[in-house]
Amino acid sequence: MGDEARGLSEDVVDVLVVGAGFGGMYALHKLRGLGFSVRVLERGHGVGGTWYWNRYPGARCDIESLEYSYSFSAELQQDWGWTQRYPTQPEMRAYAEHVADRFDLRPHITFGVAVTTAAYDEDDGCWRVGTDAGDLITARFLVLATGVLSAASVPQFPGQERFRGRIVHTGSWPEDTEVDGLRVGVVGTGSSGIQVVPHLAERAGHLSVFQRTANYSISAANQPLAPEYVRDVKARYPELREQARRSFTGSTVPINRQSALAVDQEERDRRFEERWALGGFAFLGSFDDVTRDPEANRLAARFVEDKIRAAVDDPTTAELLVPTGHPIGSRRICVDTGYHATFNLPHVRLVDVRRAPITGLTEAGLRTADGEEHPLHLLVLATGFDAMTGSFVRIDVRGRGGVTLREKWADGARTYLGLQTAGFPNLFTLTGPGSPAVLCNMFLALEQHVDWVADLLVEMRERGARTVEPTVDAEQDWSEQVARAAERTLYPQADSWYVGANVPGKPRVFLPYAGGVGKYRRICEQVVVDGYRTFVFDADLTVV
Ligand code: N01
Repeated sequence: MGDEARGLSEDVVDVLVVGAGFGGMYALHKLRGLGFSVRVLERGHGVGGTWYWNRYPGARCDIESLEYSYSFSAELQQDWGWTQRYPTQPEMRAYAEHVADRFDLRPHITFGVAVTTAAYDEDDGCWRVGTDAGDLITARFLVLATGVLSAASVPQFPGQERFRGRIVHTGSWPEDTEVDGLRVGVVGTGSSGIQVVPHLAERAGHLSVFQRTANYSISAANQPLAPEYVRDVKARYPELREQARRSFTGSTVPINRQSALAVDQEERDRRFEERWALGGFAFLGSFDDVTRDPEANRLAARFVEDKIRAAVDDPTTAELLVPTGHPIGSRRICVDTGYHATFNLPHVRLVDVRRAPITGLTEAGLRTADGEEHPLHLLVLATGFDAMTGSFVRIDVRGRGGVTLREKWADGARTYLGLQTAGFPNLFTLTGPGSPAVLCNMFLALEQHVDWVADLLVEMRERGARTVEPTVDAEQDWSEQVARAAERTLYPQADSWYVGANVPGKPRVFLPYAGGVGKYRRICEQVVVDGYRTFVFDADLTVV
């Protein structure tokens, strides 16, 4: 039977998981293995989450494939063969499909169904979950594996309804999108824009890139994986995975522990050049203080700015592409292949919409405040996501007293460890706000969260507990720790999705935990060692 035809076979389960991305799939596998009944609801028509939806040309992971993959199965990580240093979206999707088949996950996933409501029933301590297909499912535990960069942020331009061309968002790219020979516009120059632009330039008749904020981007230095390198990593996988779990950034690439200010310029440039040649995120680890000390940061930024000037022929365009006004790394660093050089092509134009903002769409194209009309057949919105909270609050989630998650987080998301929020018993937000997930490798973060939730559910089964939620004090304390960790970095200095600045009206709160992946893991482990004292179980409630 096809996935579409397969209805919800059970309407009462132990655990309902929302989302069949890599977090949801692992949650399903792990919790079923522990004897829980589990159902997954997925709004897409296939597995992979982010890697299912983000199919824009050039979509590619910017963390290395040998790290950006599951570690829970030694056999899987030995058997699967990555082809390139940075996997393409089709390769990520093929991996997701392989995992779904290998662990026989599909029978437990319902595709093409979006969860719209979830209400906690205080009488029986269960969640009643509703979908856009009219299903109603009762679950003891609700695991939102909905992704942190999956609720698209889609600007509405005046006159949009009149535009005769097509509008697509990179985060839900339709497979039938035509590009060849067309006049194409891209709004947005974050990771998605920077990846899609060189690929659109290869096929479009004319390409206009509408840039509001220039971003720092590091060359990927992508390459096919050498067999001997793969063999070496696979031979040392257990050790390397553990090293990543205990590291600051979730990666095995070490940070150079020297200060950028402690060496002379020649040595500094040598180090920067070395890291630049390595490619990708490793550049930020050129020196220990690049992400913390303004002066060290400026030196790293200047090095990258010179690389931009060297790549772009027209000095005016080059200056526009040089980021200003934020420290390097304070907005998520981009990783590119040939982005800046794309602007040397005669049919590619950079349009400064900081100077002359977009005023709206016309029948034929996009208009800017200087009165210019840019004729377009296709408008690509690489405008990002309502990050870290959007995918959770777009579901009407109601906890104790009918309070919605949106209401509770109106002044900024508050969680305990990014995993649970007080007043919403038995609800888990995988890689939620307050966790370090988006600052590291998402697989590592997802596996840790799923394992941690699984341990808690087993603990509850052993205790005979019906519900669990964090104490208000623990949540308050954790929110303060998240804020303090951010204050020790340069992150809060930038307007970015890390602080919700990209979504009009979103409260400015630094959302991820910036204290390091290894430290976060130790904190989570200590909670268990201490007997979950920072949580309230329903057995405790009856005593009170
Ligand atoms: O989104 P973004 P993204 N008018 O928010 C612009 C991950 N990711 O999809 O900065 C004009 O970074 C906006 O301008 P400004 C990764 O974590 C990973 O690119 O607000 N411009 C900005 O330039 C990444 O950080 C991978 O001034 C408007 C852009 O749109 C995260 O996803 C690949 C506008 C949005 O940039 C998000 O990246 C892709 C408007 N009205 C994404 N509205 C890989 O692994 C928005 N913008 C490779």
